Amino acid sequence: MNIEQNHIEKHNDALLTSHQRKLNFLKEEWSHVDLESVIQKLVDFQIAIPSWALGTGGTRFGRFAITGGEPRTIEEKIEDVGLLHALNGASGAISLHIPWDIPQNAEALKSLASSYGLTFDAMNSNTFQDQAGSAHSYKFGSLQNVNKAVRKQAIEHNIEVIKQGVALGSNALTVWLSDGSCFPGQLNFRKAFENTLESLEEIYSALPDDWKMFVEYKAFEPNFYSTTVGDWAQSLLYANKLGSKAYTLVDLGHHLPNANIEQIVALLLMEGKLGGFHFNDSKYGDDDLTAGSIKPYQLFLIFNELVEGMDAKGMNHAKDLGWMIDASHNVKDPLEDLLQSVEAITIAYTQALLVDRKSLNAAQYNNDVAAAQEILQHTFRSDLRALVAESRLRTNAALSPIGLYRDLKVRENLVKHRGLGTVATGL
Ligand SMILES: [Mn+2]
Repeated sequence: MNIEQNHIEKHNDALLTSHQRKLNFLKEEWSHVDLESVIQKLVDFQIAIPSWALGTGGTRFGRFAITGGEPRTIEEKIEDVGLLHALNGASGAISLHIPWDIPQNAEALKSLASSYGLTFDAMNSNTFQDQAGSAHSYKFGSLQNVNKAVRKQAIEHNIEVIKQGVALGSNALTVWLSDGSCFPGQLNFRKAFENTLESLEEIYSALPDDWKMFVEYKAFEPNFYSTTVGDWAQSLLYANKLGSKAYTLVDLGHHLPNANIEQIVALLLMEGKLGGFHFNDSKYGDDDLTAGSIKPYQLFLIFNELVEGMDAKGMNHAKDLGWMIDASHNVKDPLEDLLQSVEAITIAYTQALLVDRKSLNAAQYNNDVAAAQEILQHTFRSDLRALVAESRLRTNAALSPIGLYRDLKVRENLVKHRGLGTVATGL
C-alpha cells in the first residue's frame, strides 16, 4: 500500500490552524534561539528501522500474533518502512539482518527502497542462532569458540554479510555477539577475548575503506555468567585494537541496571569511538520497549551529551553516527510502536538542541548545581512537539503520523492484502 500525497495534505490541512498556534507560541517563547536551524536539523535527522521490528515480537515464553498483515518478504518490509517514512519523514533507512532477510536481487531491492526514499543502514550479522544445514553449532560461542572451525564459519558469515551490504549500498556492519559463558569455570576469559579479537580482525580486514564496524556490547543474556563483549569498556578495547573503522555501538537496553548511559556516551564521543545507537527503553533489563516510554528524561540526558559532544567535535548530527531503533513489539501494532519511538527520539533530540549551553557551561564553571538543573529541566519540561511537527510538515509528512495511520486504516489494509496469519521473519 502507498500513502498518497493528497491524503497527507488533506490530513495536514485539517490540523494546520491548531499546529500554527502552537508553533507561534514556541517562536515567541524561544525568540532568542535560531529555531529555523533547529527545524532544519530535525528535517535532516533520520532514524533507521530494523527489518526485524516490523513484525510482532515475542519473549522466551511465547509470541502472540496481534496485528496480522505482517510483512512476508524483504520487499514487504521495505514497503512497511516506506509507509513509516511517508508518515513521519524521519525513517529514511532500513537495517537488514542476515539471514532473517536474504537479498536475492540487490539492484531490484535498491530501486524499490529508493522509490520510497529509503537507503540501507548498517547490516546485521547473526551468529547467535544456528542456521539449518550449517556445519557447526554456536552453542558454545561463535567468534570466541575454542574450536577454530566454528570461528571460521562465523567469520565467513560476517564477510558474506559485508558483501551483501556492499551490493545494497550499506556502509556499516553491526556485530553483536551472544558469546560468553553460563557458569564459572566454563570459559578462560583471556582466551575467549583473544579468540574474539582475532576473529574480529579477520572480519575487519574484509571491510571496504568507507565502511565502519560497530561492536555492540551487552551485559548479560543469553549467557548469564559472562559476556565476551559485556560492556562499553570491553567494546572499546576491541574497537581500539581493531583500528579507525571500528566503533562502539550503544544499545540502551544492554547495560546493568541504573548504568549512567549519558556518561558512557560522553566519554565514547570524546574518544572518537562512538559509532551508533540502538534505541529502545526498559524498566528492568533488555526489555526492548518503545523508546522514551519508560525513561524519557534519561533519553533527553543522553541526547544532551550527544549534542554537546558532537558539537565539540564539529560532527554532523545526521550523518556521523548511526541512529537506529532496536525494539520488540509484544502488545502493540509494530508500525504504531515504531512511529512512537521515532517521535520520542526526535523530541529528545529537539530538547537537547534547545539547551542553553552557554548558561549551562557558566553554571558548571561556577559550581552552581541548582542553576544547572534548572537549565536542563526548563528545556525538558517544555512542550516542543510543534517543532517536530513543523519538520514533518516541511518534508510533506503528516502532522500526526499515528492519527493519519489510523484514519487511513493502514493496518486493516495490510491485513487485507497480506492476510491475517502472516508472520515476519525474525526472533
Ligand atoms: Mn541492539
